[in-house]
Parts: sequence; C-alpha cells; structure tokens
Amino acid sequence: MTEQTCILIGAPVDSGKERRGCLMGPDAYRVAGLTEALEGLGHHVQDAGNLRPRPAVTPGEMPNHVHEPAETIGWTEALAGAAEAAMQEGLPIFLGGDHSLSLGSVAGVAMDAARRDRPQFVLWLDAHSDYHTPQSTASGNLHGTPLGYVTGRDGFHGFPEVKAPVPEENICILGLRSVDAAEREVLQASRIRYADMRAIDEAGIARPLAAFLEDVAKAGGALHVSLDVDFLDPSFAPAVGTTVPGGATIREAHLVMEMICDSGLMTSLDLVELNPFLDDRGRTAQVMVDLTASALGRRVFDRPTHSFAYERAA
Ligand code: B3U
Ligand code: MN
Ligand code: MN
Repeated sequence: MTEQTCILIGAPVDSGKERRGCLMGPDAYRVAGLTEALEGLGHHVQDAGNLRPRPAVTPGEMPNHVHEPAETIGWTEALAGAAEAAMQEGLPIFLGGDHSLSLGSVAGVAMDAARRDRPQFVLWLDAHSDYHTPQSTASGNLHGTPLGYVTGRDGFHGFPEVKAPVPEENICILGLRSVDAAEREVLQASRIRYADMRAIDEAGIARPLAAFLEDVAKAGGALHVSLDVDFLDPSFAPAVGTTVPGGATIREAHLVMEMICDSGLMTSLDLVELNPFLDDRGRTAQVMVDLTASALGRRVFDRPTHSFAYERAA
C-alpha cells in the first residue's frame, strides 16, 4: 500500500463507563510495538503523545444517572479539535481510551470531510451498537452513545454542537450481539446498516463489508474505522470490561482489516476499550496492534494466493 503518515493520538479516556483501566490503553499499544510495526511496513509515524480533556462543567439538563458527563464533554471538545487538525497531516490513529472517545474523533474527522466536500463514512466494529442518547441509556455509560451523538440525535446537552452529522446510511456496524431494547427500536427504524453475528455466521463477514466498501468508493468518501476490542471474541481478546461471548475470530478480524487495506479507503482509525488492567500479559494489546498492521499493509504474501469475488449483499 502507499506509504502513509500515521499520527498516533493517545486518548486515555476513562470517563465513558464505571470500570476504570482504559486510561492505560495508549501506553499498552506503545509497549506492544505499534510504532515499530507501522514503521516496519514503510509508513511514517508521528506519536503526538497523549491528549488531555478540556475543562467542562455538567450541564443542568443531563439526566442524573449519566456517569461523568463533564469529563466526557471535555474529552469530546479536545478530541474533535485534535481529529480535525490531524486530518491535515495524515491518518490519525486514536489510541483509546474507552469508546466515548469516538464522540470527539468522529465529529472531528467529519468536520474535515465536510470542509473537503467529501461524504464521511463510518465502519463500527463492535458487539454493541453504541447508539444511545444520554436519555435512552439505562447504564448511564456514555461509551454507549457515540453513534447517537455523531448522527445528530438529540439530548447531548453541553456537548459541542455536531456541525457535520454523519448520515445514517453512511454507517455500517459489524459484530453486533448485545443491543439494548431502546437502541434496537431506533436502530431498526434507522438507515444504519448492520450485520449481527448471526448474519456473519450465515453469509461470512466479507460480504456485508465488501458491499459497504464499494459504496464508500463510489461516493468518493472518507472512511473512519472504529475498532472496539469487544468486536473480538473474548477468548483471545480478554482485556475489555464488556466481554460478550461469540465475537469475531482472529481470522475474521484480520480479513476485515486486510479488505479495508486493499480498498485504500481508510482515512482514520480508533482503537478503543482496551483495558490493560484486565489483560493477560499484553495479549489483547498485541492482537490490536497486529490488526492495525493488517489494516495498513501487513500481508503473508504480496498478492492473494487465490482470488475471490464477493457477491454484493442483498
Ligand atoms: N448497551 C449497553 C452496553 C454497552 C454499550 N457499549 C458498551 N457496552 N461497551 C450500554 O451500557 O449502553
Ligand atoms: Mn463500543
Ligand atoms: Mn462494545
């Protein structure tokens, strides 16, 4: 693949849920050799260090059960600015941090796309749909809300205004197996496309992904990929607070990353929800680094050993 300037943005966000530990994520990726892996593939890597949240206050209208809203608002402001700026320099890789970091990363890259008159697309690799609002979440955990925020759903009082909402039809979620009732209703009524694990078991993961990538290419879109550790099966990615059995295998996950790489479409990436406190000798951090390398060109062979044509999903 063509060489990229990868900008590593540490985002030790830990306010999006109660269980702590994701703040150690950025350093775990560094220790697991992310920079070295990407440089070994011929890319330039700039490690921008770790961001800090802007100071913020809890808005009066926020439901009481929402956990640490002020801190997440501060992170969203900092990340949206950093994301938009980094898009001028190269391909930002956001090292989480929990998934509430994507309120900012996606809002920021979408601002950049809007400025360039390019449609923004988002590929969400996750067991969960993260489509809540601060009103609909039962847990009060804002890491369950980024897709609600970036699509412009109401109720995000005190958060920066979403000036470039991502159209629902530009979002694809793969890996679903834990969706709350309140999300399920709105998700089914939305134009977001999604494949749950049943669909992936039946048709394979390549089909829905190929169809989505084709649409991104046709539209000349920018593609943000958001990889939640819990997309993966917990048997080999245990370092996450919200494990859900029955996730993507290592092989499925690498295939996704390799197809993203082949498409040449990815313009930004989030690595989220790694909790190194729960890891087994850095095993999950290493899997996430290896997947990032696959998305940026690591291959067994230069060319596929067989070639397959993926049918478009119905
Ligand atoms: N939907 C649940 C669970 C959840 C969402 N995202 C994660 N967990 N990681 C909630 O709390 O909103
Ligand atoms: Mn998530
Ligand atoms: Mn998840």
